[in-house]
Amino acid sequence: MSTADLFGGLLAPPPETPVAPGAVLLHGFALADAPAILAAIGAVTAQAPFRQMTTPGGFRMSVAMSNCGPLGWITDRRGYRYAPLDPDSGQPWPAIPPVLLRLALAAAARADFEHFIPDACLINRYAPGSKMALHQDRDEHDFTQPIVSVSLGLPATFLFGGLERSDKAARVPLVHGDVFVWGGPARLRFHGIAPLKDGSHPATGACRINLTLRKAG
Ligand code: MD3
Ligand code: FE
Repeated sequence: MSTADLFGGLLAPPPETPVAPGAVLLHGFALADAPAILAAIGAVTAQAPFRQMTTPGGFRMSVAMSNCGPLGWITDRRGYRYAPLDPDSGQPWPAIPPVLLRLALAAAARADFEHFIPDACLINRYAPGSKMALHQDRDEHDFTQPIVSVSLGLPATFLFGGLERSDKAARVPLVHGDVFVWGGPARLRFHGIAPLKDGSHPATGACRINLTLRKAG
């Protein structure tokens, strides 16, 4: 069978897909590092446990979150923001694990962002049924900086909208090991995650972990 047949039959997806201007999907880019990243995230979340935060409107998020890095994203009745201390412990967030930082810089460079210096990593844990409604990421200061996202564990359907909330969202499957780089004209597009389907993954069990590395401050 030729390489063309493999691709035509979708047996081997291309390693890199430009999903939209500024949005590059690096298929399997985190696969080799996934065990080390998951072990390091386990150590982070032993210090800063996953918690379901409250939105300013008073709703409990279905996604459980933690952070690592100098800044962490939080939400409560007072609003969305980045904070240097974990509000649950009063302690600084744990450092970004070196294996994760290296991966994020390599992914950003592949998408032509050579000077990405993330200072925040939001850790999202989705159980079956958890979802994230369409939103924009606008709590960071510098929208010229990309966001690098790493998907681990159960697959998910990423909802990729436009610059207006009402724009129709495309559905993009994300699987274990995928790395997505969002920059340029994609940086302020609405996006979300459809309710996670039931299942079990050898690397994570019955959940999906998403890591988003950001330059927030
Ligand atoms: C597109 N997380 O934490 S990651 C988030 O899978 C978030 O947990 C989702 O949206 C998740 O804010 C999606 C992919 C992602 C992250 C940031 C983006 C896509 C983005 C910023 C702009 C455009
Ligand atoms: Fe987001």
